[in-house]
Amino acid sequence: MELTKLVKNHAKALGCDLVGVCSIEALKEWEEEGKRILPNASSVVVVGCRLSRAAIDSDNIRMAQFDTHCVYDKLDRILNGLSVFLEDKGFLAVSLPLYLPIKMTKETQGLIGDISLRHAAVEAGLGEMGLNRLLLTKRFGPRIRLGAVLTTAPVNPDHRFTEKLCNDCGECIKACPAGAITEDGNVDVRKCARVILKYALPGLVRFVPSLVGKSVDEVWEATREPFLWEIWQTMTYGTFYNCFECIKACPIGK
Ligand code: B12
Ligand code: SF4
Ligand code: SF4
Repeated sequence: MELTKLVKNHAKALGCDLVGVCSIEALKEWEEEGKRILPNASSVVVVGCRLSRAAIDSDNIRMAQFDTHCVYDKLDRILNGLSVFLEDKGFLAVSLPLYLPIKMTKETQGLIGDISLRHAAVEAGLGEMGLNRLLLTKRFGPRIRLGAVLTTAPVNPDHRFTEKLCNDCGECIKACPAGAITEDGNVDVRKCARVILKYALPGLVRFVPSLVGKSVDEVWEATREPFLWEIWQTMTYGTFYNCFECIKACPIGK
């Protein structure tokens, strides 16, 4: 069987819902980083795994957090399986991080990934970037998580996605508790981060100063705060996201 078909069939067999390919050149401003990560890389295999509609729609946020955790776990295994498959075929392949680890510098503040998976997904034909700045797909709307493998394998690229899926209804703008999404389709990522990462590093930074100058007994007393327990469970379990409203509000794929 032809290599492109073999790779896509394998990705599907590993459990992804969507798979597409783009060339390294199609990554445009991320091409240089792609070539730094893997010299002689020629293609990016982009995969998508659906989120549970019920979990996203639930009024209990822990359902969406847990489902996201499960989907990331699944994507970890799919990407690793694809990389091993490609290397067994004699090519080089590297899985890109789904969200962490991410480059930490003063300029980027952990807000820019090594390669933007949403842009790679558009180039690989998986969907369109909506007003909420998420990848919208025909079947699942924005209820999809992305992953990608960079490879030297000469896999044939798909066509860039050019259809219009977002209907500009503005539901994502109305739903965003941070007021982070604007009508021109921009997202103020710092406003968003303050909400979704409430119990991650920003939470810790807020909590630690409250302990300064306290006696041991007072510190013990302070550790009874649910805010600290939320930080503890966020950091130990990795359920970093504290908001899913721009996914939930979007009618596409429902
Ligand atoms: C850092 C990060 C964050 C940060 C910062 C967000 C950011 N910079 O976009 C924070 C913590 C705030 C965040 C929030 C969220 N995130 Co986030 N995040 C990432 C991460 C790790 C990197 C994003 C990145 O590098 N962006 C780079 C910048 C440059 O992209 P941009 O700002 O959108 O680019 C604009 C312009 O620069 C320009 N542009 C620049 N270069 C190019 C190139 C081309 C070819 C084109 C056409 C345009 C273009 O167009 C863009 C649109 O205007 C990605 C995983 C990954 N590696 O991609 C996940 C990721 C984007 N997050 C994801 C999700 C779901 C979320 C949240 C919903 C949180 C949640 N509950 O799950 C929110 C959504 C916020 C929103 N509406 O955008 C998913 C998105 C899935 C999807 N269906 O699209 C991803 C892909 C994770 C994954 N593995 O699935 N995230
Ligand atoms: S994740 Fe929440 S805070 Fe961030 S842009 Fe979406 S709706 Fe707004
Ligand atoms: S909620 Fe409406 S405006 Fe926002 S991305 Fe979805 S379709 Fe587009």
